[in-house]
Amino acid sequence: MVAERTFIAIKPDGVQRGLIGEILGRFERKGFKLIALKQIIPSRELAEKHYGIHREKPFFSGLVDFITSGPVVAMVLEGDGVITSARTLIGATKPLEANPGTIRGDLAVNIGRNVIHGSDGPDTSAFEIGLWFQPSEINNWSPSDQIWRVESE
Ligand code: D4T
Repeated sequence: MVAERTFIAIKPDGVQRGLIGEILGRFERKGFKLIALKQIIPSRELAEKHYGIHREKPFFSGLVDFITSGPVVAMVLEGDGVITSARTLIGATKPLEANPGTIRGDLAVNIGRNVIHGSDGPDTSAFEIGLWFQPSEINNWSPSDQIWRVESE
């Protein structure tokens, strides 16, 4: 059985502001397994597919302009419950409403510059991982402390 996976992207504002290490560290410390990581300047085609659900929204073209404006750090994390847990670590879409302790709550103020994206469900995560990564870019590996990572009573 394939373990649960999610797609996470540090957006251009997070990269430009020097927040890559800060953000990656939060997921590492939480204990999720990093199975793919790359820096990419997305094409408009990629960005428009990624945000296709927002195509009719007034903020769509600005969103695509922004996400294609510079490097994005894209990654795949794996672990039980990782999709929902990563969204919890990320915090609310509007950074001013995001709880302190979350990435957006601590590091952002503007909805259009909210530093990070995380898949919002299993279908979205499968779609986004396939959109951003080739299968060969995803590493299947077993952490040496795997025994500490499985849920227990
Ligand atoms: P992403 O997809 O970037 O992780 O954000 P969310 O999942 O938290 O939120 P979303 O899909 O509703 O919004 C996608 C993206 O669009 C920007 N946005 C959103 C914006 O610039 N103006 C807006 O009014 C909204 C709703 C921010 C995130």
